[in-house]
Amino acid sequence: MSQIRSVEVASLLDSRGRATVEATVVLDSGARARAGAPSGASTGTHEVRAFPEGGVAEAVRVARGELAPALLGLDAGDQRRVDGTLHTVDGTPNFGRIGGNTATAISVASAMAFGEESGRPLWSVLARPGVDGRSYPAIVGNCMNGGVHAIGGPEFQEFIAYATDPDPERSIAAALRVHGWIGETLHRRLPTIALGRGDEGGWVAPLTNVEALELLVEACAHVRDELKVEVTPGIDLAASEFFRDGQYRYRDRALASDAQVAFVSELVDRYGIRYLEDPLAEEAFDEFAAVTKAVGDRSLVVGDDIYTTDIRRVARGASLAASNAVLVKVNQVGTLTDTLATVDFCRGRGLATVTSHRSGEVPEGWLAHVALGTGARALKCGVVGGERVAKLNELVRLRRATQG
Ligand code: 2PG
Ligand code: MG
Repeated sequence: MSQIRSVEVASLLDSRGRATVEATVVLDSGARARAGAPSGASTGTHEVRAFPEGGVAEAVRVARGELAPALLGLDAGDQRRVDGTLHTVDGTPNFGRIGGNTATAISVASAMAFGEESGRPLWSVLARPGVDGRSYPAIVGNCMNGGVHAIGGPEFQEFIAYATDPDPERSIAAALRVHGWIGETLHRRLPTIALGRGDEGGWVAPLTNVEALELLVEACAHVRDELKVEVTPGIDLAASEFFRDGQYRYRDRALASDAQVAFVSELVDRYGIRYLEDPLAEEAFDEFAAVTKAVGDRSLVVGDDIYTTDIRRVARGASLAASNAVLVKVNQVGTLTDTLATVDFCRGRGLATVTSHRSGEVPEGWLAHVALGTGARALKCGVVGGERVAKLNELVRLRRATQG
């Protein structure tokens, strides 16, 4: 029995300099682990609440007064029990009282402490049946930012290098090169503008969606040639952010739902997009299904805000063939147990999973373990910035450790 001796929750700054929480879990054996929880900006309506009313201060107060005592003596190897206790103490359907970020930090730290005690890395503690740690995720690398992650950029939130080499170091190198090439090219082509970077480290420039896509296509082609790595364009539209009153509102026009379906399906072929996330708003299950029917044989169609890692919403999507892939963010549901239930459902239904960071991240690498242990098709974690490369570096360390 790996009994929990203490749980401490404290405030921590994320990459935007906003407060979040971290948890430290210590076991009777002396094994200990610490994990921080990230925060989103383009959050889905159906995500659990990151923090209770009263914010981080209230989250820390509730953790100290109620959560820590309830968790003492539990077996950290019994993830279900630990996570079930988080739900019981919370008592709401959406972690409204303890906060999903507190739940995430404790859930992950507890699993890591258990791994520490038993000499196993987190990925192996989480490993799903059939996952042996030898098959590595592709890299979803954010190279240009728009939407709510950037000021003055395109409406689409993310322009992505989707690098699918089986060797993660080669994929990472390709995604980084796409990012670098775009920066150099923007600098050369727009010498008088001040180039910026968005919340996830992608470039921000005053471009339209189409201009940004064209640049991304060029960059990927250049890097494919230069590095001989398979890297293709991807986008996360985060379309809920510009969907209002039944229309997708671009700066120069508004599209009804069926026109948006036609527009994004056409983009996939015109630009060779192989990774398409949230092309539609979070309740648009039927339109998602229409896009998947149109392009799902040649592109990943990934649901983020539509599912919020919630197994009930993913099941609804699966019954409609709404997408062929599901974005997985632990703090959208708050615990590893809930996350793994969603992953197992996806694996059983042949849906790919993409393990994802949040726009406000912590400089830690545990996400790479979640990706490897769950057999994710891809790891989405950005490519530059300390909080992003922490995950990439950890993935490379894991590869070295598992492949000798
Ligand atoms: C997304 C994420 C991460 P946020 O939309 O996929 O890129 O953004 O964390 O702001 O929800
Ligand atoms: Mg998204």
